[in-house]
Amino acid sequence: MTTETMKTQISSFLLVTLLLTACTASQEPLPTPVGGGGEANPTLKTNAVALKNFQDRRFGMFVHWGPISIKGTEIGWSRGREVPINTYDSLYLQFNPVNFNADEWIGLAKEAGMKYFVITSKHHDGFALWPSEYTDYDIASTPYKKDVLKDMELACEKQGILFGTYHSILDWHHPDYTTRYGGDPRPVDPSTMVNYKKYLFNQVKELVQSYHTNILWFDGQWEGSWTHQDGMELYKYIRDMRDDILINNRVDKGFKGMAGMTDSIAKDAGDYGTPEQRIGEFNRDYPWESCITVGEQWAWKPNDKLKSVDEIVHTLIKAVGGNGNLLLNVGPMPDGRIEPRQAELLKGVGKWLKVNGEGVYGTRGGPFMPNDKMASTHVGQVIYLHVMDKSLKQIELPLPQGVKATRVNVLGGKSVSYDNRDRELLIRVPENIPDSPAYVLKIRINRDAGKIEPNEIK
Ligand code: FHN
Repeated sequence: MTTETMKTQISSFLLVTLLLTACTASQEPLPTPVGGGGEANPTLKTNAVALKNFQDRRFGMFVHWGPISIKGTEIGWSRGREVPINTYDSLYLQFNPVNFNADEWIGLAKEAGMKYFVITSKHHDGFALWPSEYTDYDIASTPYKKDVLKDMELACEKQGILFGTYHSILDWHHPDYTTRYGGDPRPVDPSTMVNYKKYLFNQVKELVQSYHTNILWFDGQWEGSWTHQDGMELYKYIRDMRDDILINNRVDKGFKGMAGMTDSIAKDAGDYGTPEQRIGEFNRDYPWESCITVGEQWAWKPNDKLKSVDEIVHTLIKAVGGNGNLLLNVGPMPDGRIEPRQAELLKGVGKWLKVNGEGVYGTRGGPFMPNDKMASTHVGQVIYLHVMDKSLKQIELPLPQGVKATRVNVLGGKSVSYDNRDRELLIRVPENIPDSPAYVLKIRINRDAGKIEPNEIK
């Protein structure tokens, strides 16, 4: 065999290996799920493959959108408060987002480095963003008429983004739902809740069977009209239709305050916790995802006060460092565009992820727990140290006896000087660190980083 032939064979082998590695979302093993269908369904556990895929993706786009964007007030909550009920409930007759383009939205999500997408199919105001068989209070009855949800599903599929839907259990518009809000004068007949439950289950069936949602992001579970039994029944109903769907913990009553976790995972149904407008606590046992707005309002608000790129990148770093996901919310405008200010913000986050995404996607949190200066993630024998405090000149990291670094470099940059000391790694921060919201040190060690006990760092 000539040398040339050998060279060609070796380079082809290397190329195939490289491609296979690049295609593997994560070397992390399948999780042993702890969530599932709650005490009524003790053997119905979270789908491990769906959970791993969700955790590997780490960063998603959340969208709160509907006819209320015409008014620029909060979706659901402004019905009967800033906007009189009759006015709110008639807005759909004007809703005509002629500039809506699902491929553009998903293209922006991809440019931002987002790997999944969750949109409000129905919020607390009861408006369905798809032509539902079970109501006329839906997109088909608007001047726009077209099926927004189907367009979003197809755009996600085309661009490799995981498609999910937010669905409100409570429905302050539906006459059979038995809790009123916003001074709604309609009398309540408790016996009608059984009809509303049938309506809710039917619409969820549409989302699963006609829109192939992969994530059911429930909300609005907190009112007395919905019970723990209802939550477990709905969880099982969905999983019986399709086993590989992920369902958050707001399907049931276990969600506790904005901490978003579930007090009793065995008792309450749900596959992951949902801290809201805050970063979840470090947790390697129960998966979680923080949902946070780019501005102050979930739905479109003119001149909303937006976060900065640095703030969002630091939020993402602390979330993944805590072993969680970040679902970042934008509120599209009434004409169907995502506001240019919000789009620019997302592109700035995407620019950081282009260089540092290796330390985010497919990783798990730790072993060094997040603080305001640093956070860490890991895959196999690599630790990624995300450094937000750029004033640091050297970094000491506690390591167990015998665990040594074998190489350290800045992601997207050169090798970094370090010393393996007794139970400590000392890293000398290079002069020319990247001018960005944070830099990431890739630390190769001689041990599986997932086996190192999590600990605090100063
Ligand atoms: O009431 C909703 C609110 O409008 C928004 O949808 C958030 C984000 O999920 N969840 C509820 C508040 O906890």
